[in-house]
Amino acid sequence: MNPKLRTLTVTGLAGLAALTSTTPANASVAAAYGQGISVCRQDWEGYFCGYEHIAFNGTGLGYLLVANESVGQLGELNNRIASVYNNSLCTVTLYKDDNQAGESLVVHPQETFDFYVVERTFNDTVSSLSVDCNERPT
Ligand SMILES: [Ca+2]
Repeated sequence: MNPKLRTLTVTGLAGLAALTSTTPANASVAAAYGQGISVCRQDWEGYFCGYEHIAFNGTGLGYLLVANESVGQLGELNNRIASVYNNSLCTVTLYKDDNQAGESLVVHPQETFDFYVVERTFNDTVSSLSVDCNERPT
């Protein structure tokens, strides 16, 4: 088993098909382990990466959620994401509540947020996200 990747227990996974009827066949959500933007760039091309710690886990090794599809509830990483890097070609919207509800924050392709520095109210509050691949970067 790849030690960097383990199956993420997403409590809302059973309802995911209903939530994301346009999910591509290769879509997946997982928990990886690593540090820095580089781990997302090298191992997760085309994915959104949400890190457990600030500064993209730069202050300490930790988990990151990797996703290329919408997720209604982040499971083990619910209310635990502290920094994000969108390494996909899709627009990702983060939500503070389950099932794409509550206050939201748009993360464009190749955009990063460290919630210790900016958008601080999103630190440890993100509960769901949507991935919209119809909006291409301009
Ligand atoms: Ca939340």
